[in-house]
Amino acid sequence: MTLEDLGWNARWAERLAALGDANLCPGRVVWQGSGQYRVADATGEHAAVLRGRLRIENAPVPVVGDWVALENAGDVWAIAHSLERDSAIVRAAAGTRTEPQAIAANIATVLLLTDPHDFSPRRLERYSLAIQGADLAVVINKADLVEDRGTLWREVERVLPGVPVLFVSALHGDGVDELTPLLTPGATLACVGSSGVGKSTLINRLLGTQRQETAAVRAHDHRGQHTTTHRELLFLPGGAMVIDTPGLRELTPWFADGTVEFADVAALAEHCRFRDCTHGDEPGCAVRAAVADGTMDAGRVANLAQLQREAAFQDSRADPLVARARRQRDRSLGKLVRDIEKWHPKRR
Ligand SMILES: Nc1nc2c(ncn2[C@@H]2O[C@H](COP(=O)(O)OP(=O)(O)O)[C@@H](O)[C@H]2O)c(=O)[nH]1
Ligand SMILES: [Mg+2]
Ligand SMILES: [Zn+2]
Repeated sequence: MTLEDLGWNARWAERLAALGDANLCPGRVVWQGSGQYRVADATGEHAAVLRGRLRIENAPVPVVGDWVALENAGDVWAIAHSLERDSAIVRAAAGTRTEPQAIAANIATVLLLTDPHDFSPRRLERYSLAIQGADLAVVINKADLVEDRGTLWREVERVLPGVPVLFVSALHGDGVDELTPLLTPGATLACVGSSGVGKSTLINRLLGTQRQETAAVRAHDHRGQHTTTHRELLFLPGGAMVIDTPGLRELTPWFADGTVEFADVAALAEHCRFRDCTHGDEPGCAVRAAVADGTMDAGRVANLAQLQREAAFQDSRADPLVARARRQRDRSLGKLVRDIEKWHPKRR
């Protein structure tokens, strides 16, 4: 395997060269689990550890798919730097402070999987926000169980206009060929979506082997789900790579700029009488009017409001300046404070 087979190109070479250390060599994280890594390069795969300084510098922790700069001393491979990412799936991780936590990096196309049981425009809205810099395709799996494709297709089109929608049956193979154009040599895909929608089944289908453990999910107790403690980049026969993301429960996206907007709602809001309309009970609200006449989905507006509260909350927990202003009850942040308290009444 060459570095190019792993997706290496001139951009990565530039980012590595910019570090200005000729002793560093490139590798790609292909396995990551509880502080341990496996990194691939032209000579094979190596177990690697994070160099102490990377940990102390508070640099983004490398995740599967990341390109890293390695130091090699005898048998020991240490990750000295993580190269700036092209794309990533990023969620908010709650600790003492809310921080971005990448799940996988440097993905050309994220396959957002769902099935007829799991299908929810609200979930699609939420998951899509966690995808930064990658193309997106919605894969409706278990198409063997879908009665009305048109309705599902239109619902996706309403919330993610222009995003390709593929109907596949991973278990039986129907429709899986439609993924072929995405599976170019050196390209990396990732599967995200609720547990039980068939991510592992699809990956096994693409691999042509039963490599990933699959599980039937019982509707109520969710038993039968296995917890996976590592993430891995897998090599497909045609030269593409794919990352499974098991064990992702409710996903809180990381709002990179602290806000979230849906273009269609924002366009309507231009016509609200008040500039700072919250689409609550203000008179002359164009968004509520559109909901009333059926041209805008009430669920979408409510989900946006919820996501905006999460974004504001995240922002307040992420940035010490915002947090301090909040304590001082800065008037300009009055609405934010109220939102935060509504969202999390116990935290004052
Ligand atoms: N009917 C049907 N079942 C499927 C299909 N794909 C996967 N499944 C089933 O859905 C269950 C969950 O699949 P799995 O791949 O483990 O889901 P994951 O949690 O997203 O990785 C398993 O019992 C699969 O056999 C499909 O295309 N049709
Ligand atoms: Mg799975
Ligand atoms: Zn309004």
